[in-house]
Amino acid sequence: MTNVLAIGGYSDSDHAALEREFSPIFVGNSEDVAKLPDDQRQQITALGFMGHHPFGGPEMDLLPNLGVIANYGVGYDAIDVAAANARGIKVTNTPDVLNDDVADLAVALLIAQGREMLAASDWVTSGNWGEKGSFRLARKISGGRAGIVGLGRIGRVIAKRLAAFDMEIHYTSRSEKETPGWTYHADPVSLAKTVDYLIVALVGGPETENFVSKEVIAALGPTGILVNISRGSTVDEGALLDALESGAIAGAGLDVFLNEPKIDPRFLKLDNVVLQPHQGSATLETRQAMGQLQRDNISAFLAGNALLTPVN
Ligand code: 8YV
Repeated sequence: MTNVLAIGGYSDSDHAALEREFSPIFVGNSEDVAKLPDDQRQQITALGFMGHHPFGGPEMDLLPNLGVIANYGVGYDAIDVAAANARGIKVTNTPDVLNDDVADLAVALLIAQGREMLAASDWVTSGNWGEKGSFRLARKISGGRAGIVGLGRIGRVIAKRLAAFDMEIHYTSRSEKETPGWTYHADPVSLAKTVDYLIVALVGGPETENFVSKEVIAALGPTGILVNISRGSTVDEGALLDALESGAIAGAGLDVFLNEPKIDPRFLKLDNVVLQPHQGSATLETRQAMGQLQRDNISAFLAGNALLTPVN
């Protein structure tokens, strides 16, 4: 009998690779663990976790011999690491392999919103271009001032890309970092006041909840664009919706939301947003690398070797 459990909606190739390497028990999400028979739960020592359903102490207690939770993703806010620590369970994630893709999407969201690419595409497909002539003028993106909220692995890669667009780079972070001359703001309101575009690249979890507050959003102002590729929880979503509806900010490019995939229907009525279905890391190449790293962490644990990317 297998000692590996895989939670999540894996792609066919990840599912096949997990099957090949571990013949795990597959379940859709955290809530399904309780439905497994007692003897199956008892033997599980390693868990491959994918998704955003909370996995906390009560779920861990259903797997009394669990030794590792290998998360598929860099962000592991769904996993209660304190509860894992209390039970001696190691947690791993998949850092770095997705930095490029997530940064690419952040830049794409900024340009797509600033250059009004969705409305301009509609202008072509509706026949308006032929019938009515040119689309309205959009705004210049290169050369603006960008503010990165959270200068971690992904924030840094986004900043480098935007620097190549001749942007002045500003950032806020827990502490000032070594940078090629980017400007640090201890206060996110000061950051938002200074910049044209705010790009949120924070880690998720209770410490960053609503970090981009109503005040930060207001400080961005009526020409500001907000991009979020981190977690819906990092931005005060109600305040963001109010600001987008009233024109208190110009627009937003968003890959992440509260209550995904059942997002607030107010988003669907806006014409100043570009919305993506949480797919920052969703390319074949990157998902293959994430799956490999997750499986390598599980294999290392099962072989008694050092974990590749532990978080606790
Ligand atoms: C998800 C992500 O892990 O890495 C992260 O933190 O948010 C994504 O890559 C992926 O969607 C699987 O749930």
